[in-house]
Amino acid sequence: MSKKFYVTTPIYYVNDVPHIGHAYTTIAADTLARYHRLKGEAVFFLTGTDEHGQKVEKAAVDRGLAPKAHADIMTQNFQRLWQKLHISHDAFIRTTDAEHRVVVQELLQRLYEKGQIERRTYEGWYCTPDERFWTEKELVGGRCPDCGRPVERISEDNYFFLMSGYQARLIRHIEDNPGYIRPESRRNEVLGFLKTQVLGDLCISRPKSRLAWGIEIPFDRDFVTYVWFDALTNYLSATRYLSPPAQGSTDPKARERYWWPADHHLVGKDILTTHSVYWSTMLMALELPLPGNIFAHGWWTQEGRKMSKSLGNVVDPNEVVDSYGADAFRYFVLREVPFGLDGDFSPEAFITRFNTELANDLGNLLSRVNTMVNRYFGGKIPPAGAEEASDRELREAAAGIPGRIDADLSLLAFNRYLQDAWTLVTRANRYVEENAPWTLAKKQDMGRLGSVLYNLAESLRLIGVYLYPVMPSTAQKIWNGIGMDKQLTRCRLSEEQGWGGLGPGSAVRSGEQLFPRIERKNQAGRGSARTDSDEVKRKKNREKNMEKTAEEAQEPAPQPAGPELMGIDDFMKIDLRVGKIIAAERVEKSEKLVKLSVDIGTETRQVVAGIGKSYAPEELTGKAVVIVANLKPAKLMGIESQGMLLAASTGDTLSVITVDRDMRPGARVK
Ligand code: ME8
Repeated sequence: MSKKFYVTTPIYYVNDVPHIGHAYTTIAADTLARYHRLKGEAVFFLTGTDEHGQKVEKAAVDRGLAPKAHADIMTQNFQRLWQKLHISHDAFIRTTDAEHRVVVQELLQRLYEKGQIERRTYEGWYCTPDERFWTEKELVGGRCPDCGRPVERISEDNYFFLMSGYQARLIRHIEDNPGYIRPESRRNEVLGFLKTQVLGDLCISRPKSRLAWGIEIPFDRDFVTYVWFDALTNYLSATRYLSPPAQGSTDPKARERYWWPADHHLVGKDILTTHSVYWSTMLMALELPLPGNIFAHGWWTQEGRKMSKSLGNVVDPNEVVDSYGADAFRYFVLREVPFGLDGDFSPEAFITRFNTELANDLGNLLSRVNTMVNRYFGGKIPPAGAEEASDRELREAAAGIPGRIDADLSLLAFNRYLQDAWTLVTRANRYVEENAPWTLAKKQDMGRLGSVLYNLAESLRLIGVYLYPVMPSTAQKIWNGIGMDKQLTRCRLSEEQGWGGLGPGSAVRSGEQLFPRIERKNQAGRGSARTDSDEVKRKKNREKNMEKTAEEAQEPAPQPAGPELMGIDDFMKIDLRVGKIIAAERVEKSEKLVKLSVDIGTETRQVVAGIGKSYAPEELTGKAVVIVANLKPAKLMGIESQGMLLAASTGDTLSVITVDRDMRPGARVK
């Protein structure tokens, strides 16, 4: 029977669009899920959205929508981003799912019947944005100790979970299980708090008169349950109706028994108390097993500043991914900061890692090997000959990695894991220098050259395996590049981690550069050099994102601007000329095509252009445009076109490129 592995992320509020912090936790969970699948374990990776409560209700009211309609739109932002980031979750839970509601109500009823929930009149200070009560003593300067906002004095009847009765047991559990709360510093924080403060009971209801958007308390329909009672239950409820069948059984109870408890709840440090105290004591009261581990990671800031909507400095993962790809973003966030510590996102740091580690170290290694196998061995991986000292060192470097990365990931030390995997990238690059394959080629030492290239390609195969959990699509591209057809998603670490898995004779495939270098001079306006108007643009984009519908989600993402660089010589091959349009008419039976007569100084050319939806022929006559004058003639709907007209496009709208001074027809454009 294979081992099971169950990992969760927080379920995110649908009152806002996702940002780097949400992406971070989810990428970390995805890396673990992929790694454990690679180990052949049965994996359940759960993420989702938290859709009830005051925050969401308020966000919906602000947009003039019913809370559910608002949640339906907002949840798609998360789902779309997870797709874009190659998140391989097995399930996406929404707290508005009917099946989830049933479980929440069942747990409330159970606790009530066990005498663990009591009705009391409560008088206290309430922080509306945080949705929680505070005692007089807890307030800081008369304000909410968490967010610093004003609190309201409220007196009302409510239901309380008798959490205080579990204080001693919780302390014992944390002390007996050193891995229960991690990192160590957070564990000490929670223990410190539990040992010095008296744990109160937890108010788990809200009168419907004050908040209607929630799950009804089954034994008193005048109340809904507190959003955290509802939200935390997701980890358990999902096992019943969203988990993979348990050893073939789809029976909800069997699935819960199989998948519960979770191995890891990954959360940010902001929600450690709710998880380590509320959730743990809820489970104790329900007599259910506790999760294996709650890991509270650190907080991301942007260039040293807290990210906030009002500052307009929230890092939108969509923007980074659209420009540089999902894998570079995944790599950066996990490599840059030890999991558990706070981190800072700066474009400068991102570009540095991208160019040095991804483009130079990794991307160049693949393209060098690929090019040399193509040039010297007709594109087929050559066989390895007798092993020499440096070959052995390379092989041994590779052999040491699986044990180290397994230990790293068992501690959720993602940055160390990447450092350890990278030792093979670095070793392979050094191996290139040591063996100077280009000199071997010059000397016609094809036997040794073949060996060197085989060993490098084999290293790349292993690098692909090790990096797969963090950079799944890059890993697959590396494999395809060295002629491996198998899908890494279906591979097993135990079968792939030995040296020599690459068969000689596989045909390498030259693909695009894995990570085309980012030119810093193009970075003005991004990150540190950002201007006020960029901030405004970003804010607008965020607002636009919030409006997106499912249909828009189908639109292809904009592609990064020209990553493929060319030399000036290549550019000079294109003969661009100013041309004057002297006649224009629509091509019959075509909506798009217009036939133009264009004077290019030395002659008049017939050019067929697809601009008919944006221009009437009469608007075109007299314009001084730019023509590619040295294109081979081509026929469009049977009409010969002797050149191409340049135009800019956004969606369906085209704008013909014109020159803004009086230029003679035929003037060179360069
Ligand atoms: O708290 N840095 O949802 P939420 C790092 N619905 N991580 C960050 C971050 C940042 N700047 N900002 C957000 C909720 N996160 C509840 C959870 S779970 C049963 C209910 C990440 O949308 C981090 O994981 O406010 C944090 O814990 C989570 O998003 C909070 O997401």
